[in-house]
Amino acid sequence: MDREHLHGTRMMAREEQLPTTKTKAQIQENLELGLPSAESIRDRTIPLFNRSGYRFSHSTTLGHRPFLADLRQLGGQDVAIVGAPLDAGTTYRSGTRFGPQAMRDISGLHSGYNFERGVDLYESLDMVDLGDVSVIPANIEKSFDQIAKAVAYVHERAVFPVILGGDHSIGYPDVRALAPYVDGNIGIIHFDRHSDLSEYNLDERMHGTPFFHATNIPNAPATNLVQIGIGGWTGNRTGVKNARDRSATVVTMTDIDRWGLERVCEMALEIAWKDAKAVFLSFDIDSVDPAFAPGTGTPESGGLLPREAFRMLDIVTREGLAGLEVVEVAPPYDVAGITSLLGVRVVLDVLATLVEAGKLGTRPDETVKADAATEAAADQTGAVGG
Ligand SMILES: [Mn+2]
Repeated sequence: MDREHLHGTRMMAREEQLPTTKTKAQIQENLELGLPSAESIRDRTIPLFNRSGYRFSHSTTLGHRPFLADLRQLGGQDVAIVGAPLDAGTTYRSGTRFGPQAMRDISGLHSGYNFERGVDLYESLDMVDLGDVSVIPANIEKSFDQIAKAVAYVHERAVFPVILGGDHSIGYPDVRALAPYVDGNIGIIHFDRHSDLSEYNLDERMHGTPFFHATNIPNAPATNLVQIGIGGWTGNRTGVKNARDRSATVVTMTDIDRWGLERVCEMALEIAWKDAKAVFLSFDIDSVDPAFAPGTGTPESGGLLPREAFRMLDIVTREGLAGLEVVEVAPPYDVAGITSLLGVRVVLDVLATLVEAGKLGTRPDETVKADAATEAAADQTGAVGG
C-alpha cells in the first residue's frame, strides 16, 4: 500500500472537482447586502455585517423586530439593533461573544408593551435588527475597525444604534463611530463597577481600556465622562490615575448610597451635557449586583439592584441619547438567562424613556391621537373595520 491507495488522497483530488458556483454567488450577495468590510480586513469575502449566520448565529432578532438583510435599505427607521459578538477583549473569563445571541433569544419573552409605563414600543418605534458585525475573533484592532465602520454607517443613516456586546472593549469603537457625526462634544454616561480607563491591559487595548481611548478622541473629552457604580476589588490603579489626570467624574456605590439615586443622576446629566451636543450611554451589565446578573466575566458584589438601575437609567436618558451599548453579558456564566433578560430590559427601558421624552419615535400620546384620527377618518368614509 502506498499514498495513492489512501482514501485521503482520493478525497483531496475529489475536493477540486466539487463546484463552487453557489458559494461564490452567496459570497457576492453577502457583500452586497452586508457591505464591504473595513480596510484593515485582508479577506475581502468577509462582509462588514455578517449575513451568513456563519460562526455566530443570528437566527432570531431582538424583540422579533424585522431582520434588515439588505444594509442598503437602512435609513428612515428609528432604531437599529447591532450585535458585536466579541470577547477578544476579556482579560479573564470570556464568553461575551454569545451575548447578542442570548439577548435576542430571551427577548422573545417580550411583546413590546409595558403596562406600567403605558408604552407600546413597537407601535412607537420603527425598529430593525441588523444582525451581527463580522468581528475578527483573533484580532481586536481589526474588530474595532469593523465595529466602528458598522456603527458609523448607522449614524450616517441617522438611525439610533443599540449595540449588543460583546465585551466592554467595544465602547471605544462605538464612540469612535459616533464622533464624526456630532458637531461638538460628546458626553459619556458609563454604568460599571470598573472604571475601564487604563491605556492597556496586558499590552493591548482590551475591556479595561475603552474610555482611555474614547476620551482621546478630540470631541469626546474625559471632562464629559461620568462613571457610575464604580467600586469593589477588581479595579486597577492605572485607570484611577488616568481618571484623576483627565478630570473624569467617578461616582462610587458609596456616593449612590450617600447622595441618593436622583441627585447622582442629575449631576451625571449636568456633567455629561456640559457644553456637549450629544450623550452616549454605555451600560455594563456588571454594574448590577451579580446576584441579579451572574452571567458576566468580571462580577463584583455590592452593585446596583435592578430597580435602582431602572430608575437611574430613566433619569439619565430623559435628555436624549446618541446611542446605547449594553456590554459584558456572558451567557456561559448565566443562570436561567436572567442576565440576558436584564440586558434586554435595559435596552427596552432606555428606548421607552426616549419615546416618552419625545426624543425618539412617536410618543404614546401622539400614537393615541394618530389612532383616533385614523378612526375618525374611517368613520367618515364608512370604512369601519371590525
Ligand atoms: Mn465592568
